[in-house]
Amino acid sequence: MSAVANSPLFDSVQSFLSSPKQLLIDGRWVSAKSGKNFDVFDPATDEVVAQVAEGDAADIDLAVTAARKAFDSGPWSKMTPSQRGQLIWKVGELIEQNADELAQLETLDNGKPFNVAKAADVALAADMFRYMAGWATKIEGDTLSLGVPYAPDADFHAFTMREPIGVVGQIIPWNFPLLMAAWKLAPALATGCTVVLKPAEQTPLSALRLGELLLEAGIPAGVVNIVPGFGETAGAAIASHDLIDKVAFTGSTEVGKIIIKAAAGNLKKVTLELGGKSPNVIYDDADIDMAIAGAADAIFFNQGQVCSAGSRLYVQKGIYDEVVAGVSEIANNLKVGSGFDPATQMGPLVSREQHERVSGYLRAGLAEGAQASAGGAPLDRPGYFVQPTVLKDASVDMSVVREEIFGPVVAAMPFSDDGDLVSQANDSAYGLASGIWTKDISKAHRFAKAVKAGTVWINCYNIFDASLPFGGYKQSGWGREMGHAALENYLQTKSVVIKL
Ligand code: TXE
Repeated sequence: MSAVANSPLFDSVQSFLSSPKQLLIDGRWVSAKSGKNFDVFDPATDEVVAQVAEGDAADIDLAVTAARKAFDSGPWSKMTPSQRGQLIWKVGELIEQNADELAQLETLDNGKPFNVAKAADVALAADMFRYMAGWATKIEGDTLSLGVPYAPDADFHAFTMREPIGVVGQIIPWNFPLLMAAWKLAPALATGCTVVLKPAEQTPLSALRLGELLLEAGIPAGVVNIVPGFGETAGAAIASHDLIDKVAFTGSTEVGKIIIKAAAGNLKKVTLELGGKSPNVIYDDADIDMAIAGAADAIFFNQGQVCSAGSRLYVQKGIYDEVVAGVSEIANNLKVGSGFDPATQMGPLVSREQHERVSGYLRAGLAEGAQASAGGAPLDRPGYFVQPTVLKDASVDMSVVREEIFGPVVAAMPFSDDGDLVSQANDSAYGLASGIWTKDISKAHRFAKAVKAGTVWINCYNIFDASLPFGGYKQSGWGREMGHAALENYLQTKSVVIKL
C-alpha cells in the first residue's frame, strides 16, 4: 500500500481506499461469498493500491436475486418515471460534485492523466446520467389503426407499450471505467430495468465509488448491484444466468462471441460494443496542420486504448511524407509519465498484460517490415509505459494493420484516389468508427456514405456526446450506446389489441 501513502491523493481518496472494497448487493456492501480478494495495481508504478472483493458465480446469483426482486416486486418498477428520472439526475449531480475524487481514482486505477479523466471521463459520465434522466419520462408507445383482412367488419383499438426488458447484466472494460459504467447504467435505469454490473478486474475502483453515489442519490436497494470479479468467473456467470433477461457487454470481439454463446441458454437479449481498427483518412486538400494534430490525437488519446482509435492512417500520396513526419514529431514530443503529473500528456497502459500485448505488436510490426518513424518500443522504466509510435510502410497483410492493438500505435499507409481509399478503409473485420480530413464537402459526404462504420468524424475525431449514438458495424458489435438509440437496448414492445 506504499503507493497510496506516497502519492498525491486527496484525503477523500485515501479514506475511500483505506476501507475494505466490497461488493454492492441489495443496497449493502458485502464480502465475496468465497472470502477472496484480488489486487488492484497502479499502472504507473506496478504497485498494489487496493484489494477488492472478488465476486464469482455465487455472488452474481445473490446480485441477480436482489435485482429480480427490485424489478419484479418493486420498488423500481413501482416508481413513476418522473421519480426515477429525478434520482438518475441526482446521480449526475453527485458525479459532478465528486469530480476530483473520481478523476483521481481513474488515474490511480487506469493510469490516464488526471486532467483528461476529469475533463472527459467524469464530465461525460455526469452528462450521460443527466441526458438519460430526461428520457425516463419520455418513453412512449404508439396508437395504431388496424385493417385486419380476415375481420373486415370489426373495429379495433390497438396500441403499443414500451416495457423495460427486466434484469440486465452489464460487463464493462477498463479503458474508461467510470464512463463505461455510466453508458451502461444510465439508459438501463431510465427505462426501468435493474442491473448487475461487473466492472473490469483491472479497474473496479471508480465503479465502487459510483456505487456509493448511487446509494447517496437514493437509488433503492437492489436496483444496481456491483460485483467486481474476473471475466471467466463473474462475467461468465452473468452471461449464462437464466434469470438475467439481457446482457450488455463492452470488450474484445473474442469475448463478445463467447457472451453470445453463453446467452443462448435462455436467449437473453445481447448488445455488444466491441473492438475496432478505425480508418482515419487525410486528403491533400485538408487543413494539413489541423489534420496532423487530429491524427495524433485520434491514436494517442487515452494511450490509444480507445475502441474508436484512428489506428489505420490513410494519407493521400502527395502529402504522405509530410503527414507522417508531422504525426511523428508530435509523438516524439508527447510528455509520457504518471497521470498525476500535470505536465503528462500520455500515461501508462492499463496493465502488465496490455503492456505485453502492445509490445508484442510493436515487435511483430517491425519484424513484418513496417518502419517506426517515431517510438517503436516499450519504455524502460517501472510501470506499463510504451512509446507513442508511428509505423510507416505498413501494408494490409500486417498484424498491426489488421488487428486491434489497443495502444498508442498508428499504422500509416498512402492512398492514391477515392476508389482505392474506400476499399482500403473498408478492408477490415471491424466497423466501429472512421475519420476524414478534407475541405471538399462532397468528398466528405461520399466517404461518409461509403464507409462501413458506426461513426464518421469529418475534420474532427473522437467527439462524443450523450445524445450521439455510438456502436459498430460488422464485428464491432450489436446495438448502439448513447442517444435515444441506447434506450432500445433496454426496452421491449408489447402490442395490445382491443375489439370495440
Ligand atoms: O478484454 P476482455 P481484455 C479489446 C482490446 C484489448 C483486448 C483485450 O483490443 O487489447 O480487447 O482486453 C470481461 N465472460 N478491448 O482482455 O477480456 C472482463 O472481465 C464474460 C476493446 O481486457 O474482453 C472485462 O470486464 N465476461 C474494448 C470485460 O469482459 C468476460 C475494451 C472486457 O474484457 C469474459 C477492452 C467471459 N468469458 C478491450 N472474459 C472496447 N470495445 O472498448 C472477459 N470478460
